[in-house]
Amino acid sequence: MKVKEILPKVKANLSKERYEHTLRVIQTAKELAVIHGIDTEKVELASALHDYAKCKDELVLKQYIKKNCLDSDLLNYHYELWHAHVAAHFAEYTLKIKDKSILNAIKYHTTGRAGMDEVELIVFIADFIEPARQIPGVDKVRDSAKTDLHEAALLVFKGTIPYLISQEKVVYPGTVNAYNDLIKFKGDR
Ligand code: DGI
Ligand code: FE
Ligand code: FE
Repeated sequence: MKVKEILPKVKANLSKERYEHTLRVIQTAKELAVIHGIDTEKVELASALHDYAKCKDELVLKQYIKKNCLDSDLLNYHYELWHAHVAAHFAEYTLKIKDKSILNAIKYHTTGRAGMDEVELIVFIADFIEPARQIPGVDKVRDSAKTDLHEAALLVFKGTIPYLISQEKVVYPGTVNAYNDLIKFKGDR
């Protein structure tokens, strides 16, 4: 399945703003894929679908997770995390995408996970640094992403985890696992 075939479906499911964000993530991710020599088609497809379920309301997402037997532990965490898993399931079972890197890049684009591959890292980072993002520290991540995807992802977590803590939000264990994994990876280099 090609990005061009998927975009109309994505557009039909998203608000104008969210679709425009998706287009910027595709472009940013494509640029990173070229720099790092990663398959641009995989990265574009995952980026196109990453927020596919973002505009569905909380109840619809909850019902989808229950009906399709997705990880029910997710429901113990903030609903903002659910859209990524729903989109990955849709990509696999409705669009019949088989590639594990693409599916994982969609599924873990919000939280990350331990052992992310380059396609996953690129989508995760592109979502954070796309040109309209004005998150504190984003320029440092933009610079870092040009040379070192693992370091750039680590910088994202060094921003988001303390932010979540400052807001007294629950930090999803998978987010902490992803951070720990990047720290171990750095120590091993
Ligand atoms: O869908 P986007 O807005 O493009 O971006 P996203 O999918 O990365 O983030 C969705 C939201 O999830 C964002 O407001 C930050 C939040 N988030 C990420 N990790 C965690 C989290 N929220 C909680 N409560 N816990 C987390 O570990
Ligand atoms: Fe998202
Ligand atoms: Fe996004």
